[in-house]
Amino acid sequence: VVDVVALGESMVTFLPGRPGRLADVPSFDRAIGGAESNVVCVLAAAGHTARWVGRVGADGFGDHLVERIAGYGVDVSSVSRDPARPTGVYFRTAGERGTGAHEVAYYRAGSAASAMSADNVDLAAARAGRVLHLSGITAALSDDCRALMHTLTAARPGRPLLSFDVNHRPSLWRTAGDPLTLLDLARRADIVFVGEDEAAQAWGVTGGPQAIRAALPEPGVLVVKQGERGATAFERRPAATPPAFEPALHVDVVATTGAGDAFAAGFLSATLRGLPARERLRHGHLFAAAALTAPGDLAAPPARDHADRLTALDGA
Ligand code: KDG
Repeated sequence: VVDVVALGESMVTFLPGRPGRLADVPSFDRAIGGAESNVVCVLAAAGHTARWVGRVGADGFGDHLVERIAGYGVDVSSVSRDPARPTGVYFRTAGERGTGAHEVAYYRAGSAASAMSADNVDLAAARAGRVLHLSGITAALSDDCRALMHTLTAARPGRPLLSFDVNHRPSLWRTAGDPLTLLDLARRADIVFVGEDEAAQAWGVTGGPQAIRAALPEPGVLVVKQGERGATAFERRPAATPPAFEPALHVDVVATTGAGDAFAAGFLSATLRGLPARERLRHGHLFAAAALTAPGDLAAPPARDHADRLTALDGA
């Protein structure tokens, strides 16, 4: 059984050749992105077995994505190709010093992945792992994708552990309906990752981790990401387990994109290894630090024995 399967849209990503506005940057370097495939690429690099289920166009960008993701050791045999729709792409600018603000321009409307549905996605392959990792981005891609998310998150016997990263992307929801859908989807998951900022933007829930937990009591594990401060994990079992908080690492940030995915990968890696909550959070922060200090979405996580030495709780 494969450890983790992730399903979602991946895109060829264009990283700016220099800082500045989208209007001014003259050249871009090709890389790969896609929140869900980022998670499995990092997990595969960290020694887990992983599969990505997605849909790309029958075009060169689709070839590039499939080849690059496979290059991380991820199983791509269930990725389907759409002869009629293109692979999505997106461009972004460098974060402004201080605020990190940057521009993102998606060219993904009508993409091959936006046509994913229960009829053209291999559901058995999606459900064949110990963990199925999904994100709220998919729910914003189309009505079909939203229906697919409801199918995959429905309770059923033998369902894999369902991991859900809320990944609220406000620009996608401008045309996609109500981001409260993300709350419904999160309620059906076993492990949920959500940023404090996302809970405020998408659901109007402010007041910190406890308030978010009160709005989302169902998942067995809820991880609230608090940006540079750290992250808090709430667990329902064993009963009355107090929330665990771990501060984030201080690093010189090169680009924040992909850091949330790396965090999820670190947390899931430690979950698969049966580590306690605080160590799972520490692995999340450590993997995120690697992504934060690289220009693209993806960075190699630290080797497992090194990560274990850095995150062990003994003497903490
Ligand atoms: O988490 C990183 C992703 O946001 C990036 O790779 C692009 O998947 C992406 C999206 O839809 O924003």
